[in-house]
Amino acid sequence: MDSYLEKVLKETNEKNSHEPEFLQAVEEVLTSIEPVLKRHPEYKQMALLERIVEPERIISFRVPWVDDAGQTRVNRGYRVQFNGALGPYKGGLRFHPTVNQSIMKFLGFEQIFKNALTGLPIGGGKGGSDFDPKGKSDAEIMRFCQSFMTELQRHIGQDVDVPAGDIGVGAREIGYLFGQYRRIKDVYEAGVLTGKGLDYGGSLVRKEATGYGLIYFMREMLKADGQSFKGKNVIISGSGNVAIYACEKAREYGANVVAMSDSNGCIYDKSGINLDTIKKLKEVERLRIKEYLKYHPSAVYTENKPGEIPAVYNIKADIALPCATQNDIELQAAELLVKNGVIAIGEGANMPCSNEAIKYFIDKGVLVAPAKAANAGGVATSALEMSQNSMRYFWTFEEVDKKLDDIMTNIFKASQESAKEYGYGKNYVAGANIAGFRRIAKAMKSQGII
Ligand code: NDP
Ligand code: 2IT
Repeated sequence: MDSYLEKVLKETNEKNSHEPEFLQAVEEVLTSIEPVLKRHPEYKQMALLERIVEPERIISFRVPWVDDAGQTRVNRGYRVQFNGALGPYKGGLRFHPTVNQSIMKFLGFEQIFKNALTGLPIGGGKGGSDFDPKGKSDAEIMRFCQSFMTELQRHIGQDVDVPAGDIGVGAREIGYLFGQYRRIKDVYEAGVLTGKGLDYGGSLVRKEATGYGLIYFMREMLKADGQSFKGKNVIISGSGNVAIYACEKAREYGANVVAMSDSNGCIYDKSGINLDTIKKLKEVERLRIKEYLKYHPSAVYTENKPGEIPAVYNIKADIALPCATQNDIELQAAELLVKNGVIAIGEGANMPCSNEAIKYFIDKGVLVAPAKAANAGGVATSALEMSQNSMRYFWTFEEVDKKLDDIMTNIFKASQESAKEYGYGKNYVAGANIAGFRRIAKAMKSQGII
């Protein structure tokens, strides 16, 4: 290994030894950009890698709120402003009990390269809280969001940092956050948040964008291999925003989506998942996926067992779309998927495959659509929402969808070309890392030592 790279990896590991997810994300990116470093010996002297792995700023704050029973609760809020070389920090907010600094930093780090790949002027950031939205009333969600924004508002702005949704944060939460921001700042600054409702500054297609974008990217990846979605059996982990719209577009392209899941378990419906039922259960009623059986009794539900691979990966499929959370597919699940004949993996979630699983897929000739390229459609459409807010105008569904498709096609081409140029063949994971890294490294070099 290149001695500079080795030194940075060692130091990063030592400094952040208590942050496994962050170290995993760093290792994946840095090991694949080794051939770029050979062409740019000047990066060592300007400590480019040491700077890229250090967030520009981490904000951590107390979020007190009162539950429906009158009890005061306290959560921890975060915003990691990782890298602003390409534009205002941009990235989602995650509300989930597992949120900690390691998760925030891995997501923020990934976001730098993802946002660079979109070609749009957005830097990398991420935020969230260890708040658990499950089982909370609407009023509790609102009070939590208001308290969270009461602190966050001093750190964000349409030209400073623009949060959006992620796990546990959708249109409802963005609405409450936006309302509180507007109240405190006394300004209608539409571009301060994205994923807004369509009636107050949101963009058409933002809701669908991550899932649709994943499928657009994969369409190009499969096409380059003489393949397509038509007639393929697909399994999807997750049944949230990304999973639902990945399912919708994959079906439009002729795939048969046979399974979806949530954190409790998965449903298998061999004639094809009924997406209207999933939307009703998940987008409207906020229920468990198991309830699907009430409407479709011939489907099969399997509960996840602790310590075992998620049940959804036991189902035979040509294509697997992990759209739930990080490290969903570890080596054992990867081996099972390959044994069952999988030909392609589409990472809708952020870092859903462990580094060992990715290596295994690539060694076995399975195509991998890497998260930071394949799920960039969400943030890209967020940037289009910001553009529309600045123009005080909006584009039609067809206009935004066409721009999204073009962006995803270009991201695939950039990943493919970088992979080819640097000797990585069909390893689009390395290709995407290199393409994203080159853009950000160039901007950081131009802006001097900051
Ligand atoms: P949602 O909150 O809408 O859905 C998350 C889904 O994943 C739910 O079905 C959830 O099940 C399931 N899940 C299973 N295990 C876990 C777990 N341990 N932690 C959290 N969720 C779990 O989130 P999104 O669909 O927005 O996000 C899914 C993934 O896509 C995340 O990795 C996110 O970072 C990534 N992503 C999202 C983008 C967006 O625009 N929303 C853009 C790019 C990436 P349950 O309800 O049981 O918790
Ligand atoms: O991981 C992601 O790219 C997101 N959650 C979307 C971020 C955004 O700003 O739209």
